[in-house]
Amino acid sequence: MESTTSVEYRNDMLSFEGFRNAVLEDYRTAVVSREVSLLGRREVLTGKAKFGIFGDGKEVAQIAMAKFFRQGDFRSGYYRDQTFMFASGLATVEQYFSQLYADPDLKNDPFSAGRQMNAHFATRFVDENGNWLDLANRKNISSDIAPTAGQMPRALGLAFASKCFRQSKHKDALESLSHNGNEICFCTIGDASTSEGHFWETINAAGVLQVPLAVFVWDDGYGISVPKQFQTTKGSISEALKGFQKTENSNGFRIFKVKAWDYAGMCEVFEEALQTLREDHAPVLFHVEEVTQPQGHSTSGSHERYKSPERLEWEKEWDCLKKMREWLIENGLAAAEDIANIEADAKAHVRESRNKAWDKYIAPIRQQADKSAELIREMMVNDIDVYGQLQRYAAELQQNKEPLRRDVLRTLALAVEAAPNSPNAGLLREYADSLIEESKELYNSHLYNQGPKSALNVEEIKPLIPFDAPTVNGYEVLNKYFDALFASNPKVYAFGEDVGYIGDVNQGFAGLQEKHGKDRILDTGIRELTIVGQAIGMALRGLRPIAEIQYLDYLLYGLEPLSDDVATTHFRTKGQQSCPVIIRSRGHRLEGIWHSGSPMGMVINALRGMYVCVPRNMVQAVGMYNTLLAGNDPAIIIECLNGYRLKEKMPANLLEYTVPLGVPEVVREGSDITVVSYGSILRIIEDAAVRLEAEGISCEIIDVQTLLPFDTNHLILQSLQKTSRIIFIDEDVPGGAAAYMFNKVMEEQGGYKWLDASPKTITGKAHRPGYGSDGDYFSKPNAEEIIAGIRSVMSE
Ligand SMILES: Cc1ncc(C[n+]2csc(CCOP(=O)(O)OP(=O)(O)O)c2C)c(N)n1
Repeated sequence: MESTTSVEYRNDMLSFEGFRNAVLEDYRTAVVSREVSLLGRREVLTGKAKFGIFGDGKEVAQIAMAKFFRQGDFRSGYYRDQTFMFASGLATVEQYFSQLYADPDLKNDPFSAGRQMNAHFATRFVDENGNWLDLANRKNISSDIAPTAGQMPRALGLAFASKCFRQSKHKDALESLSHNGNEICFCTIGDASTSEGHFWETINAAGVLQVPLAVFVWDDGYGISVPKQFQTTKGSISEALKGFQKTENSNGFRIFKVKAWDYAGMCEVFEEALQTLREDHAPVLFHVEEVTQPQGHSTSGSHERYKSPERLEWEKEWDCLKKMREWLIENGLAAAEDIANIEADAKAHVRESRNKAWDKYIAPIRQQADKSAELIREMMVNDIDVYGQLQRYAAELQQNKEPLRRDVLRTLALAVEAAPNSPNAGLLREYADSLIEESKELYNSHLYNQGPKSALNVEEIKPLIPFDAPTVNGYEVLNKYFDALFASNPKVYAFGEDVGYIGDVNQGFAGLQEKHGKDRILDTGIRELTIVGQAIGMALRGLRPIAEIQYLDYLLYGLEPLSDDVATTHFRTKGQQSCPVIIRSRGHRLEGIWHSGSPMGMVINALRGMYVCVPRNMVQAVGMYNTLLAGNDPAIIIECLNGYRLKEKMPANLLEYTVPLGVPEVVREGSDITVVSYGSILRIIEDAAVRLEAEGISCEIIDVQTLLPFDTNHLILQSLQKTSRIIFIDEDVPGGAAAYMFNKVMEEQGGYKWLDASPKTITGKAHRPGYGSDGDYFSKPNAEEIIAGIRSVMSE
């Protein structure tokens, strides 16, 4: 196995002088970081920034940790890690302040282009065209999110990917992404956040999977104000985790306790433990105790409210910077004067960087304010009062020391409202419009891939169904497709509950684990949250995971990381990271409260930033998998739970054909009424349509195919223009996805203009269906109800 000792670290330590310089440089970084926290807080309290959360108290531990963070490694952490970022060379003080000010210029805030609160870091994973960078040769930061413990499921996936790379039979094809899976995922978390289920599910899964995950728990004793006695069994995460401890003959975690002020001790423990982790992939957890928080939790309040005077005194005494200073002096590594010089130098550096960040942030807004003031002053008006008012608007805008873009737009609007008939009011309107246009790129762009890797660019290729194509069960179409897919694309992995050995509960992967390997198609524990996390980490590292949520009803367990993490990745990094997870699930009609779900309103509203595919059969589903795999956008495909044994014709071009996203299909032509729907219920609508035909009512049935995006070319409108009547049908609750489709067609497509009768929705009941076929019949739209609904529209 390749030697993985930290060469930089070792070389530094060779001579006393080298060692001393390295240690003093570390102290300097720690002091810089502390100054950033102090000054950052002041920037918020004086109103230049909105909110601040800082890493004071965790400096020394993070410096020790950063020494062993190598090219190819990943971090999945949280908002306390500024020192780690500075020490790893992945953030500058100036960039830190740019983010604090919410500077929307990616050049200034390279982590989030002002989209995230301060200390939410990221590095670039994909280039402008969506191609993966050589992550194996970079230090990688997966973009932070605010929900506590939200980094845990992703961390599992980032570490799990190393295992995939190490076991892969296609290492050559994956070389730029990994060096034999030697990469560690560093994961940081606050002690109170370990109370979340996310933490425990991740720890258990990592212990089972044996992946190179290093968890650092920063134990400062509190979660905001709530002490750890109320958070953690036995008041200690390492004590509580004892049953997870790896023994010689078991899997599990190696668990270490270190002290946050003990620079030398931490360096020693981290080095050895991380070296072993790289080699044997048995996860480790460092319980970093005795962490202080000199400024309290955040700018939202002061910690004097909940910490006792004794605790506050203890925190001062055990402040890691103070302890490191004492250690430097005791060991003859620095004199008081050296330390004073370092501190003065650090202070100056932070101030200078802060000023640069502010100047860069404010310059374009000032320019807008000046130009607006000029336009306002030049407005021609007859009324002297209005004239005076306009001059005041212009002056106030220019005198504002910290103007925001919204102040500029508001002032422009007020000026136009004051003098709407001024001959040059149009110039102000035009300028305001141009600023609004510019703001779209700054504040509203990159929810999805916009460049060549957008899944929306994938052209339609129709399935080839030869005249003698065999008629097979739906699951056999998927099975044959997945077989071909795994043979052709080494980046694709599939996993979930019962996916491996038996090939999923409906046989989509039957026999494929045996053929393509246990490393490619695998079983997981019952843990939807971390199944999603596993997929997130793999996707971020350039693999193409298909993660299965066994039934759509259980998506709720995995919805949080999909909504908070996957769906926001592209947006919150302004396109620097893509997370092309494919979630495979099955839903709609079956039996019982938890096997009949179609909560599509919930799905589409929680998952903006993902695509939502609702194929009516397995042939369509395959086309959607192909489309998604050709792009970089994340998506969920919801197969019809009752469709696996329905008969379909086997296409001849399984790996080639695509179903374009956002393009509905007319599945039955008609002239009297447009019926818009998707998924399993289309078959019931078809039955209703046949019966209505006998009465002389001709239904045009449209399968929307994807809810996100929705009918991008307004094909439904074309049908409505022909029929003048429309009905939207689905199995969701009232006001769910049918209401969404209604809104899209009526408001966005302007469908209301073409109506001869009131538009209508038919949905499931507000409650979930009772068990059994009659439970289904009386809870989901049935053919009789649909027929009655269509008749009522026709008789208006
Ligand atoms: C899911 C969720 N719940 C609540 C919060 C609000 N919140 C932010 S930080 C925090 C305390 C976290 O404490 P700890 O994990 O010990 O980390 P520390 O801030 O002390 O480093 C809370 C409750 C949140 N961000 N996310």
